[in-house]
Formats: sequence, structure tokens, C-alpha cells
Amino acid sequence: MVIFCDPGPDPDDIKVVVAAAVLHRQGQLKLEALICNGGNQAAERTALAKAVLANVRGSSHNSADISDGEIRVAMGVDSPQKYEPKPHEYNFEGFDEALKEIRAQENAYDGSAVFIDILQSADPQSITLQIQSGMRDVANAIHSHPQLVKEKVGLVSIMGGLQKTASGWEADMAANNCFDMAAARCVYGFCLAQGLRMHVVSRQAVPHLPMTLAKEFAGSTADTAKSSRRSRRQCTETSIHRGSAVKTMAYLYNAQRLGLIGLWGNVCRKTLVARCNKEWFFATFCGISKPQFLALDLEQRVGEHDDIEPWLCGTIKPYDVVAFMTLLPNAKKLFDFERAEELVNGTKHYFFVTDEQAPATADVEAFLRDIYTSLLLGPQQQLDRRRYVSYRRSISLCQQDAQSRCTASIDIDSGRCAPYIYRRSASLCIVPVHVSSM
Ligand SMILES: [Ca+2]
Repeated sequence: MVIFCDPGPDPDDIKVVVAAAVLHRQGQLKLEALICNGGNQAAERTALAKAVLANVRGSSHNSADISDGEIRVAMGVDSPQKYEPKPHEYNFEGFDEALKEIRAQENAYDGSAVFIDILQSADPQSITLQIQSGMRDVANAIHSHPQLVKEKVGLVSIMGGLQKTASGWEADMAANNCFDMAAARCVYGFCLAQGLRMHVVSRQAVPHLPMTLAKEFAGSTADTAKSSRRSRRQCTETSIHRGSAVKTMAYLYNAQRLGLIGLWGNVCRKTLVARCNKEWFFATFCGISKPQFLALDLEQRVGEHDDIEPWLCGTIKPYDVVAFMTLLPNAKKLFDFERAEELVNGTKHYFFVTDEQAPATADVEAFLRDIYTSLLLGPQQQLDRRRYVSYRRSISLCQQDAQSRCTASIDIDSGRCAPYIYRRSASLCIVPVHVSSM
């Protein structure tokens, strides 16, 4: 998979980076590269992605048995529209060093060269593109190497938007389309004409997610150790992994919080499109309905210089995450692919463009919960937990040998004996001491 993203302004991009890195670590997908673009911030956004990736991977330094191959991070195209980043966007440990390294050797971080290189060494139809930002990078590759893109790319997932017109499907006014409309038209047009399968998710097909999720993980990380009742020694080891991962969670929460405070300023200054007014802000991010908004006279009572933070308890729309979720192995359970199917020039595409096509909030929340839990536990702890659960189950099923303090592990789900024998130490550490077929 190659992900085109614009991390910084929206914590959504980082959620996908974290999710993809965790799934890569678990061997569930192979993340080839992150190509970061837009806002005249390509170098900074690349540095942010690099720092986050290092953080996620930092919690897996002793994961010898888990796929953890190289993930490339590179600079995409700077968009013509300049963007003024907020101070919190790049407030991530390791960002400055990463930016310095990128600036010192910009050629090595050339996203266009990295993308073409990945395509050239890939098997036919093996590359999946996840596009969750402006589309200039992909459009450039289509212009320079159309045959290569057609041959090597098997699936294109886009957080964007399409509308049906008399002449067929066309790019709508989605933000990612509008960053560079010519590029968006090129990408959609190429995929439709060449039969390159697309998943397109528009903002209507993204459910509202409670904002409390990131806060919960950023604030209550101490509970993970307690809940799995690890020994003190294991807790210490875990805390090293968590200490690293917690920074990513804290970043996500702060980015969400501070991003919304910044957005509130823009709403008050009326610098956004007309529908993004105070009433919309309160309904979306504060859980305040229109009647409540009117009854409390919030239009007049809360302004740019008032503290909006105590009001923030509504929902966010995890756009990029939902587009990414269409690529998960269990996506067919989460999305109605049958209904989204569109046959164009003999190829089946999947367009999720209406609110009825959004996945359930609970499914998105469950997915992110899994990712955050995996991130905080680190890979070693996940294995331990699995063994621990298996061990606990085995206690009730097996006669424990009191002399050797050994017990067989039985996999309840399959009903088969697992080929492990565990020893229970005094400190309740679960250590695999012997592997044999039983
Ligand atoms: Ca994005």
C-alpha cells in the first residue's frame, strides 16, 4: 500500500498513518510508503509522518517475530495554495530532527521518484493506493508513466467525492478534489477509462464519531496494565512501550482539541463556507441541537475570544479513516459494497457517496479502539496477552501439574491443544518454556 496524505491540519491523517503502521507491524498489510503533500508544507508534513512512524515503530523494537519491514516516507507535491500551520501541528517529538534530515537530503525524499520506484519493483496489480489528500502526485505519475500505473496498481481508495452527471461520474467539490481539481479529474478519469478499480468515499458517507475516544486513550493509559493484571516487571516493560505510544495518543487528542479551537476562531471570523457557522459548530462538535443553540442564545453569547474548550464534547467525522477502512479484510462486513457497486466500462467500482452508505459509528469506533489498544500495548504485550488469555482458559480445562507448575494450553475456539507449554512463575508472568506438538 502507498498512502498519499497531508498530516498536520487534520488529526485524521495521523490516525490512518498509525492504523496502517500498526497493521503493517502485525503483518496484516504491507505499507510501502507514505507520501506527504499539500499546503506548501510537503517537507514539514513528511517530517511529521516520519516522526509519528518512528514513534509507532519505537514501541516494537523487540518484535522479531512480527513483520516490520521498511516503510518509506517521502515528500509529495506542494500545493499552490499556501497554508499557515498551527503551532500544535508539528508539536511532536523527533519532528525537528526529521525535518533537518529531510532538508539535508531532499533528493532521497522525492516522493515522485519513490512512488515510481515502488511501482517499478511491484508485481502486476499488487499496489493499493490510499489517497486522502490532494491528488497531484498520483496525477503526475499518471502523466509520466500511464502504463506503469495501469499495470501495477490494483485498487485506488480515495477520500474525495464523485457526482453522477449526464456525461458520467465526475469529481464533486470535495476538499481533496478542490486542492487541485485538474489533478482530481485526471485521477478519476484515468481510473474510470482504464478500468482501475476505485473505492471512493465522500464526506456524506462518513459517520459521526464521539470526540471522547482519543481523549479516553490519551488520558487513561495506566489502565491497560491493570486490566490485564500483569506482573510488576511486565508493567515496567510495558510502560516503556506505552511511554512512547502515549505521545502519539496525546498528539492525536491535542491536535483534535486545538484544531477545533482554531476552527472556532475561523467560524467566528466567518472565513469558512457559509454552512460552517456557529450553529453548525455547536451541533457538530458540542452536541448542541438547533433548539438548544437558539434557547441558550449561543450566537450572541459565545464569541471568538470566549473559551470554547468546555463545550467540546460532540463528534468528529473521521473521513480518512473511513476511506482506509474500505480496504480492510473485513470491509465487506462494514460497508454495503453491493449497493455501492457501479459498473463503468466493464469494471466494478465502489462509490460510497450518500449518508446511508456510511459504516456504523460503532464499527469505526471499534476499529480505532483496536488500533489504539495495539499501539499502547506494543506487539510483545499483545502476544503476551493472547498467551495469557489462552493460559487462563487452559486452567479451567486442564489438570495442572503441581510439581512442574506446567500446564497445557488449549485453544477453546478451535478445541485443539495449542503446541505450547507454559510455566507459571511466582510473579504470574506467563513464559513459554517449551514448544512441542501435543
Ligand atoms: Ca487528509
